[in-house]
Amino acid sequence: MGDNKWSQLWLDYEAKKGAAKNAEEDKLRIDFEGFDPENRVIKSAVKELNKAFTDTDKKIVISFVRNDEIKKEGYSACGVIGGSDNRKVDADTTELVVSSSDENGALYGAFHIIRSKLMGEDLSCLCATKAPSNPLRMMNHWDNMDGSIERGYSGRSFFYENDDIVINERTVDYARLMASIGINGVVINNVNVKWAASDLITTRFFDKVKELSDIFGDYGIKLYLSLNFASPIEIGGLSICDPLDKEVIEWWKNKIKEVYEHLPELGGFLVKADSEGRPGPFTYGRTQADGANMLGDIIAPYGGIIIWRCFVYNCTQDWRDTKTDRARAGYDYFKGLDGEYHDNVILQIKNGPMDFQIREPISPLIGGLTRTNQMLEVQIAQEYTGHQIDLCYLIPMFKEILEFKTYCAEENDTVADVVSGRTMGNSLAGMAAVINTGNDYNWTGNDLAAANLYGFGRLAYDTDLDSEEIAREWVKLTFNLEKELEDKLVDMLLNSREIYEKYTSPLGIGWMVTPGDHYGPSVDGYEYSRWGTYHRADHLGLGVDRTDKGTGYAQQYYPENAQMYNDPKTCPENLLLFFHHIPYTWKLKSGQSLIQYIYDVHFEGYSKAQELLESWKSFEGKVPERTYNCVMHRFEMQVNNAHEWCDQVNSYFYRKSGIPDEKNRPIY
Ligand code: GCV
Repeated sequence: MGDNKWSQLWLDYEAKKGAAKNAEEDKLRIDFEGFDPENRVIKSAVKELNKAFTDTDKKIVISFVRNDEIKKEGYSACGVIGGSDNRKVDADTTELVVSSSDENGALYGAFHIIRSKLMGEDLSCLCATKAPSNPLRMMNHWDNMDGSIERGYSGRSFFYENDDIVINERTVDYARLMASIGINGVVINNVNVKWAASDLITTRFFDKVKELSDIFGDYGIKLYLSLNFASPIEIGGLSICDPLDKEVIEWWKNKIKEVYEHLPELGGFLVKADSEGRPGPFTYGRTQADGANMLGDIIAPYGGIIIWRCFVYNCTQDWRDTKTDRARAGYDYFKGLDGEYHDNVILQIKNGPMDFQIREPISPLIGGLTRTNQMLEVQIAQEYTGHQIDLCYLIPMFKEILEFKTYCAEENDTVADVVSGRTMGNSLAGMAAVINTGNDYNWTGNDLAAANLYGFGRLAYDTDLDSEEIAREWVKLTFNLEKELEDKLVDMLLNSREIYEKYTSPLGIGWMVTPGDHYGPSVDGYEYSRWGTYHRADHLGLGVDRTDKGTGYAQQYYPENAQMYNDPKTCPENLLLFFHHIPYTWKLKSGQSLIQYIYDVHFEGYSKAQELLESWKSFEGKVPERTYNCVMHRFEMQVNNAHEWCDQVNSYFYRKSGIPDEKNRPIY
């Protein structure tokens, strides 16, 4: 770590140096068979290995071997004891052979070796064969060009300052970190494209975007831009942006030609249209497919793709209207157009039908679409899950999402199957995360939130990894802890999502957050607003009736799931209030009444948050002081937050229901 201005996170070779600290460069030899050592990605792999292996006391040869049988971006990384004769490796040397069919695979193989080394594994025994589960593994930045970050909890943007692009060593470190976890696409600007960001596709910024694109390209990452659908008006001087208008289409043709002249490696565009005030095809009576296909057709000759977000809903709803259900919106708007989207268009779908709550059902659109490229969007920026103040390790949530059986096909019908392209045999598919980084020293505000950054990449590359395995890897790579503390930290991470859920908004009800900011409780904060996020509590009960007798949302699933959700007896209890309006006296499977559960779970969540803080005390002196203090400060805030949630939610429901707590704890 030394005097660095930012942490190296899980690539901190200095902090992981073993006993033999004298760098002897000739102890590491790198050979190539079928790969050009001058290739930019191969050069990055070599540079990284040289950095990581400066402390080795053994003779090591790493051979990159091209093998066309290995899947795209996959690799095998194996130790050959005693070295192989055909590559002239001495018997006292450890040889590691990285085989892959392309440069990205070679780079990921190199990072696999580095990971194994940093975790103290015996490299001569290494034998791993991997191929990415998802073709597209992307990070979405919601960074604005003034340096602010929408829903950012880790400082300011490291990409922008004062309406300009910043490029420095941190940019390179960012690319290294992303490549090390298998990320191959990055969208560098907020989906809400406003002000200077609309100019990212103009000569004002082409040179710097190209520089960024080159840095990413060295690490096998494609750069993407979020696009302003109203560009023809805002930067083109036209009066409309109707996707079927000839003049508009001509304008886009010229614009995209110009863009690709300057940014030949651009991956394509991400578009948020007709959502939360953003412009889109609806203004002109056109469909989402009309908008996406128009751009898709124009970008196709350049090999680009259009990633079109499905987060489209009415955000000017009247709370008195109980039939309009925001949860239905994605499916209602997009399902009817299934099959109409062109081949280079992908629909990007948030994991739940609402908006990144601590627990939501899976969006019925995923797998509901059977003839459309689709990818999953999750959020590791902790907008509704504690702002990177509260500990909330999200990988268990993502695993649940991926494992959900949609019933969209006879086999290969889980979300993981659909978004990987396995269900439909399509190659434009994958996973994207709204990223949790900023320019804080530790990148993620809370040092422990880096587990989500690391975990998302690892999971997107290999959806078979389990949450604990990922947590353990991250802990081992980040800290130097004895086994007991390592286990303790892994446990803290694994339990953290449920703890957060307990003291906030359990049973799938969600929301009840402070409007706008979304941290801390405000039970009725959104109840009488236009945003469509209601809990519908009255003196008898709570929850939203989304059954066939209510909004009908449950019927958007395939019959197996629709039936399960429609009946409160078969609906998974942790989603009960998402689908049903339930009386406070309703008996849960545990025998507790709903109201007693609300009281108990909030007290329990608060007390578990206190336990997390207590547990962290045992890490004093065992992790760097900066980390210890940063995390301790956040646990203190988390405990206050949990206290506030517990008291406000319990008092609110006591006052509404008039039913006292069986255990007579203080409720206000
Ligand atoms: C980028 C939620 C967030 C917004 C975000 C939006 C989206 O509504 O609160 O900040 O805007 O989702 O995903 O587009």
